[in-house]
Amino acid sequence: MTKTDIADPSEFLTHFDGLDLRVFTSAQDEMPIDEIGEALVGHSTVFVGHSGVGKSTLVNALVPTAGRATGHVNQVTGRGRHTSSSTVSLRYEGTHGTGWVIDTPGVRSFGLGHVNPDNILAAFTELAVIAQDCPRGCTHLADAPDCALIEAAERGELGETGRARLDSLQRLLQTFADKAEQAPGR
Ligand SMILES: Nc1nc2c(ncn2[C@@H]2O[C@H](COP(=O)(O)OP(=O)(O)OP(=O)(O)O)[C@@H](O)[C@H]2O)c(=O)[nH]1
Ligand SMILES: [Mg+2]
Ligand SMILES: [Zn+2]
Repeated sequence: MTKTDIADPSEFLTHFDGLDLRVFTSAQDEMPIDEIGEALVGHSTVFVGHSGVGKSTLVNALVPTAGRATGHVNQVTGRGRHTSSSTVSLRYEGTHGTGWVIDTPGVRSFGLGHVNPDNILAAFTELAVIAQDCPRGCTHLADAPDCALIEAAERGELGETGRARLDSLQRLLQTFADKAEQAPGR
């Protein structure tokens, strides 16, 4: 999480509560380079995010020879100008070891057009296990009869995080259902 000098990240970070994630916070004059560097060792790590969030700034700090151009952020919209237009993989060489860091152009939009809806459930690993007890062809949407996920939620077995994850899964699946309705047969 970059730019924590500009705003307190705690509220935003609640979106990730309950996930097994290690979060690094980084501010303009206080980038946790050693800490992040240690986590990069032995991995290929991709820096992804909207334009202007500070990906290249962080990459330059981690790989001093990177020389990635960094851009200005529009003061009104808070958006960047898509400064990075290419994806590059750079060798990270730190005191703890080596790895690769990959700087990417800012994400312009997020879409699921290329994603097979069957793979969405698979990404929610703990819910996918429960969904093995769903009837064949279960949509897992709010109105799905005998859906094992909904039943587990109703029995209180998912916990707060699990319920939030099920909501998230259902919202994603709903976008596919809506799309299928708009374009029947496709
Ligand atoms: N205040 C503050 N500004 C930052 C921080 N990190 C980066 N910036 C500034 O944010 C602006 C955009 O940074 P970039 O590193 O170019 O952002 P980017 O994510 O690579 O942007 P794209 O290449 O367009 O996708 C620059 O002016 C940076 O100096 C930070 O932690 N705090
Ligand atoms: Mg960049
Ligand atoms: Zn189901």
